[in-house]
Amino acid sequence: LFQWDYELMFSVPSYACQRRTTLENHNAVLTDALSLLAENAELSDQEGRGVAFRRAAAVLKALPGPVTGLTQLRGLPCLGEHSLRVIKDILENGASDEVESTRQSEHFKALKVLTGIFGVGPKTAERWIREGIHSLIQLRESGHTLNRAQQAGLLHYDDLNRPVTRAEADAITEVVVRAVVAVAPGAEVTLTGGFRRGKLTGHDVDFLITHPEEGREEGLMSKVVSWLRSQGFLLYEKTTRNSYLESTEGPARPASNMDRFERCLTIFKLDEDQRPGSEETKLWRAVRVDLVVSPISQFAFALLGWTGSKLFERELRRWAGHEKAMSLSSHALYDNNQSRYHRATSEEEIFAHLGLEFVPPSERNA
Ligand code: DCP
Ligand code: MG
Repeated sequence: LFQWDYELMFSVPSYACQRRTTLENHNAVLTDALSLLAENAELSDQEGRGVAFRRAAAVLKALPGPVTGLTQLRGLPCLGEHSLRVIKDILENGASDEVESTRQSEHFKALKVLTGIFGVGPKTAERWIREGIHSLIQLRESGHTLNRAQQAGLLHYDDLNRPVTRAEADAITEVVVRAVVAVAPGAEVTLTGGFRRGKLTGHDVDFLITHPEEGREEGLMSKVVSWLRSQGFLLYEKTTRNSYLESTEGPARPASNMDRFERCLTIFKLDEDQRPGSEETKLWRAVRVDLVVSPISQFAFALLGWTGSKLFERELRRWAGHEKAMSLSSHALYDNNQSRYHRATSEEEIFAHLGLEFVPPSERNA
């Protein structure tokens, strides 16, 4: 190799949680292609394939510059034969036939449309497609009984498939803070998910709520939700109780019936300024909002777990398990060698327990 080639060769560590991945992506054409194949695999119940494509895309996202030739990728982790073939096709021909035919396929398009309905997962979508349902119109005409979530999802389909902006996320944050202050002064609200990583748009807005006094978070969710409902902010809500309980004998033991860590999936009604020149008479939009309540003792784990990205989370857990014999969840970090939990009051401490350099949220965009 010439010196010139050496300089353009890249090197990245193999776990996404060992890398810093900002929103600046020098290889968007390649990562979009691989992400589309990942999405298709995930929608088709091929999780392993999906993860492989996600990992390959994440490696390219972490590169300091655009890939111009395959030789630059020599020695990089997570680039399997299939991903390399897709990259090669795009570098040589400007596009990959496999990606383009997937993008155009009726099956993929139908899966996207149907799973775009809040409350509809790939299994349900697949079942409907087998009955010949490929569109929202066909679904409405089919006479299928939809559950409450799906009804709301269909009703607000366009809004929920329009990206949420940072300004809208900020407006919703104000409302959630008002709700929390009204029902539990002293409780704290943190914006998590993609917006905490600095993303400019998102598919939803994620919040973590806690109280600095352990135990005072109990019952908080229902009060917050009642306040929001009474003020007319909710178009839909469903609370699920999480029965996590830390066991003294390791995480394998089943959780008891003690309810903590609640999650509420909601659809917010957000007032909107009329867009200039718009003929629309609707003065609000629907936005998906997730509320999660965590006791303060688990807050750092919940924050780390809800900040994402999804691949970054997956890689953290894989690192913990494979490299450190530890089990990481959004509740706790268990050390299988020492047979004990590691406490942490900050994300920094969790990274330290895992033997990882701290990666700030804005660099977890794997
Ligand atoms: N998460 C989780 N368990 C779930 C759902 C999500 O641990 N059942 C975590 C992983 C995600 C984070 O919460 O990284 C936020 O989930 P989102 O699906 O909202 O993903 P993002 O906020 O990263 O992306 P988007 O901008 O699409 O909302
Ligand atoms: Mg989100």
